[in-house]
Amino acid sequence: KSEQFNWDDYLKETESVAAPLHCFRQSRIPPTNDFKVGMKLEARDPRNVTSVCIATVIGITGARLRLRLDGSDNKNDFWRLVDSSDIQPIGTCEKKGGMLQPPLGFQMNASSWPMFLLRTLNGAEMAPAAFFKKEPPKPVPNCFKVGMKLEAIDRKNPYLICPATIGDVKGDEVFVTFDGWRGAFDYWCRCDSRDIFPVGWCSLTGDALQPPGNNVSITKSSAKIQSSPSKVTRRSMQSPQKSAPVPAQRGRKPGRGKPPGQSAV
Ligand code: MLY
Repeated sequence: KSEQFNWDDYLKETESVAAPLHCFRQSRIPPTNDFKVGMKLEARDPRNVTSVCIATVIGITGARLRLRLDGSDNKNDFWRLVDSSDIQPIGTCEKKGGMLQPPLGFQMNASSWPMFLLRTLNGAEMAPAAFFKKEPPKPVPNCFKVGMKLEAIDRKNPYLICPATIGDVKGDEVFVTFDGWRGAFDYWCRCDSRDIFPVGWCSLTGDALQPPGNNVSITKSSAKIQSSPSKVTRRSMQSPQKSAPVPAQRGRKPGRGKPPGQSAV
C-alpha cells in the first residue's frame, strides 16, 4: 500500500510554487474526450511531419488519445491531446486539396497504398468533427521561472505524465526536469509545448499522474541536506516508497548520460 501523491503537500514539502496556468499552451479547463477506441481520424505522421495519414484510436487516457497509423506497426504508437492541431476529422485533408499519405514504414508495397486506403476507410467508424477541439492560443511571452512545478510528459515513455520542475529558462525554451529521476529523462522544449501541463491537470482529466522518482539528485544545492545517501536509490517504479522531498533542481543542462540502474522501458 503506498501513499497517494498529493500536489498541495508536495508543494509545501518542497517549498515550491506551481507554474501559473497562463504560462501553458493548455486550456484552463481540459477539453472533454468523447473519442472511442476504434474510431478513425487524420493525423500528422510524427516521424514524417509533412504527411497526413489515417490513424486509429487505440486507447483513451485523460484528454489524450493513443493513436496508431493505419498500415504501420504496433511499435510506433503516439499520444495526442483531443485539442491538438496534429489531428483532424477524416475528409479534412482532401477538402484542403491534399492527399492522404502512407505512414513512414508502411508495411506493404507502396503500390498497394491506394487500395489499402480504400479498404481501411471502408465501413470505418470516423470520429465526428465535434470531438476535435480547437487548439489553445500560444502563451506569450515565456513566463516560466526556474523552480516552478508542473506536470510533464516523459518523452521516453510518452504515456506517462510526471511531476516536474523548471530547471532552466532560455528565450522561448524551458528545461523540464523530472523530480526524483536524476536528469535521465530531462529535456528542453518550447514554452508553448503541448507536452507540459499545469499542476492539477491529471486530476482534472482523470489521467494517472506518476509519483516522483526516489532517485534524489546530488547537486550543489541539495548536497548539504543529503543526510542519508544510502537510501536515495530505488530501481522499480512498481513499488513507490515515501521519500524525502526533492529540492528544486537549478541550472541543469541537457545532454547528461543515463545513470546506471535507470532505463527507459
Ligand atoms: N522503466 C523505466 C520507467 C522510468 C520512467 C521515468 N519517468 C517517470 C520520468 C524505469 O524504471 O527506469
